[in-house]
Amino acid sequence: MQKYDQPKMTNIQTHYRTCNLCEAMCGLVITTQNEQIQTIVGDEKDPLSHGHICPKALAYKDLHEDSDRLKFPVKKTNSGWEQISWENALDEIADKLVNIQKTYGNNAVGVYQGNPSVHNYGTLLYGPTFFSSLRTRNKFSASTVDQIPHQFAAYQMLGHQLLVPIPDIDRTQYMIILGGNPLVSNGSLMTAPDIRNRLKAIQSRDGKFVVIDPRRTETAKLADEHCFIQPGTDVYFLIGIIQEIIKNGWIKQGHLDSVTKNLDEFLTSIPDIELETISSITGISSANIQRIAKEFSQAESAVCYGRMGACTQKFGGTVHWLINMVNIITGNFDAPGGAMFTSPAFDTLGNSQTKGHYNKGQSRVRNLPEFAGEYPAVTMADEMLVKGEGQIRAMVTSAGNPILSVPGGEKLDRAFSGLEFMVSIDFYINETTRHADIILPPAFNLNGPHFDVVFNIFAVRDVVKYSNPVFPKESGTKYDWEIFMGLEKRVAQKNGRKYSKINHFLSKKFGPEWLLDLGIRIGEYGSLKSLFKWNGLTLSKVKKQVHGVDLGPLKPRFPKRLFTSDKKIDLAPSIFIDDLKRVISNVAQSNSNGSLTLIGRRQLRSNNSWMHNCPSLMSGRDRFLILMNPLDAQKKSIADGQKVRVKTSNAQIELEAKLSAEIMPGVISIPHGWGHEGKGTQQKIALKNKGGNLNALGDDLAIDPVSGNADLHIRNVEVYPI
Ligand SMILES: Nc1nc2c(c(=O)[nH]1)N[C@H]1C(S)=C(S)[C@@H](COP(=O)(O)OP(=O)(O)OC[C@H]3O[C@@H](n4cnc5c(=O)[nH]c(N)nc54)[C@H](O)[C@@H]3O)O[C@H]1N2
Ligand SMILES: Nc1nc2c(c(=O)[nH]1)N[C@H]1C(S)=C(S)[C@@H](COP(=O)(O)OP(=O)(O)OC[C@H]3O[C@@H](n4cnc5c(=O)[nH]c(N)nc54)[C@H](O)[C@@H]3O)O[C@H]1N2
Ligand code: SF4
Ligand SMILES: [Mo]
Repeated sequence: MQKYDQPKMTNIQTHYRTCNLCEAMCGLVITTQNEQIQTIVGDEKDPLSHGHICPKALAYKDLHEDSDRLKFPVKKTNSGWEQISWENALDEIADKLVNIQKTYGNNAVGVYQGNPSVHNYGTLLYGPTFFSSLRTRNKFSASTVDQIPHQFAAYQMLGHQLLVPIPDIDRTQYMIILGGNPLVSNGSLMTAPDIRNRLKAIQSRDGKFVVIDPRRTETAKLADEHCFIQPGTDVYFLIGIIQEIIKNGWIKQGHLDSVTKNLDEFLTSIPDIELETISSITGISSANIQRIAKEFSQAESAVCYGRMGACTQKFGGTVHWLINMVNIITGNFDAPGGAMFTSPAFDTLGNSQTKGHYNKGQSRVRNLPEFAGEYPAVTMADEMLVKGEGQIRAMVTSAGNPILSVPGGEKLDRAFSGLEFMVSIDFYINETTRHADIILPPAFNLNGPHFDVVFNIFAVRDVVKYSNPVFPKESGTKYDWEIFMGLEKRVAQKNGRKYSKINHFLSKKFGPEWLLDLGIRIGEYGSLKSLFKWNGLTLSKVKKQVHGVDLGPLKPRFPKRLFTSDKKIDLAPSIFIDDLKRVISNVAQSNSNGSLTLIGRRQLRSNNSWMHNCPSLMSGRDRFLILMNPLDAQKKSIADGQKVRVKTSNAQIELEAKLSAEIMPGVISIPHGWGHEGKGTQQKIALKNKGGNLNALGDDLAIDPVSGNADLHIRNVEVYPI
């Protein structure tokens, strides 16, 4: 196997790439001349995206050209950031980390990994080796302000934390979207580029899709039906649907009849809550719940899909169990048109060292259970601030900005500024990385190859593609994976421990390509899968197909694909059954007390807290607005366009109000990822579009105790006109 070719930058060249900015994996055609990007368009021959593209992809040009983007390590000094050599930076970091661990114990070094980590195969394949070499339990990531309930339900029911069901959107006849806005997000845990046309196709084949959301979102506007739902009450809606299915005898498991266990236990455990009560808690009428249950059960195929809004709430874990159950008991699990499972060419699940584990340890301060080797991000600040044995004294952050992304932003800001040492692997100096003592910037994505190790396992169709670098690697820069290897080796040497010399040797010679090639060869379609597949896939065959390889629609895969030891789906994991007590006891508290609940929203021309330094995305009107229903505004004498102050017990921010009936009464919405700071950061354009930090208003104590996910609903918010 050979390493990739570095492109030569002279005349006009055409490059085929997979966009790695969000989960949709759109195929791009990028033309370059010398070191410049000339054009970026969608690749019509890409088997998954068929030419679709969004405004963020065009911003690759801005990212590529951004003079604020770091290329070499910088160290904080009394006179500001100073460039230092890689050798000195890596040596000093290893020294500091090892010394801190020797003085205070291994847990004194904490780790936070942000979202772009999963879009980068170098980070994915090499980050874990370095992080586990630190032998710390204090690991955190953006997963616990995001999708961990999907993984928790998969782990409990199907035996592997990554065996996440994917809606078979291209074949379904009926889809319920709970708390997702794919028209803006471009789909999540549902890699499905050009979602608009995929949703419209459901309608043109006489199917239907229904959106359940406290806001009449862009997706809801396209839907056949939209129901407002009180934030955090999806669990009751799902119980209502399941009660109807049971009551009317619509249960059918199809080919999974002999593959599931504990159906009776599940059925008898469903609490008997009156439909009228459910209706008053959720705000969805009984008639609608009854009709949706009937339509779903009787559709030729159907899928219930939940995303961010259904995850980041106090019953996130149990909600995802019940979503799976709605699909399973109506025969829509592992079946075409229902929730299905991928057969990726590089099988991240099969190759992963762990299927997952739960509660192997508890966090020091709040006693929260570990899942997937991590503690909830909402307790990261506690672990840094609360004194005592095991307190975090040093942090390593990679590809993240938790101060803007995790509830309790101001507390996190305090916590980071009090550390003895901090290192960040990131090419921007943002609100979080500004606290680092040393920043290690990886080479930019377009200066390296790309392969999706994660999103092929969440795609609505099996595909595989390898992208060559668009630009050569600039001299003296390092990829994320090289940074991780450099750190791992030095930390091991300073500790007198072993590190994997074979991996280091092969990676130095071939790059991460050797791991990809091996993974593809031993995978489902690979040349080493069996004697009969000697002519199967290899990385070099994949590379030859520049637009990507289509491996076909999703196929039923159970029971073979299950990771449970008995090859059965557990329909009644005790942790969820037990949580139903909490669901029942919450009935009384669920009626709103007339106060406002604050939720977030995503924006097409933004990407969480970053890409705000891209001029092409930041042009146009201010997007940092609070959405408010006119009825609520009237009560507070707030006019459209007026400046308001939004206040919680944690913080306050000021912004302009936009009145609209698209948000339900009692609910207000502010986009997250804003709140850019000038002090110590280096993002000039982002600073002109500061906005305020939604997560500073947020409550770090609000959590789903089952999955450990943050509850991003901010309750009892006060809004005043100014
Ligand atoms: N209130 C509220 N809070 C939320 C959310 C919400 O909906 N509402 N959403 C949550 C979700 S879903 C997520 S995923 C998180 C995101 O939270 P984070 O992951 O903490 O933050 P990002 O804004 O994605 O920060 C990405 C950082 O990675 C850097 N980066 C980009 N590419 C690379 C790379 O290839 N290598 C390296 N080393 N760095 C890179 C960027 O420069 C940027 O600094 O926010 C969460 N927070
Ligand atoms: N343009 C753009 N694309 C992105 C991102 C981005 O920042 N910008 N971020 C990427 C990331 S990291 C992710 S994880 C995905 C997320 O992808 P999605 O989950 O599709 O996106 P969100 O906009 O967070 O959708 C959450 C929806 O849940 C609703 N909601 C809030 N609370 C509740 C509730 O209690 N119940 C119900 N039923 N609904 C509720 C919100 O109103 C919102 O419409 O998007 C990705 N794509
Ligand atoms: S939808 Fe996502 S993957 Fe597609 S072009 Fe936009 S950012 Fe890239
Ligand atoms: Mo996310």
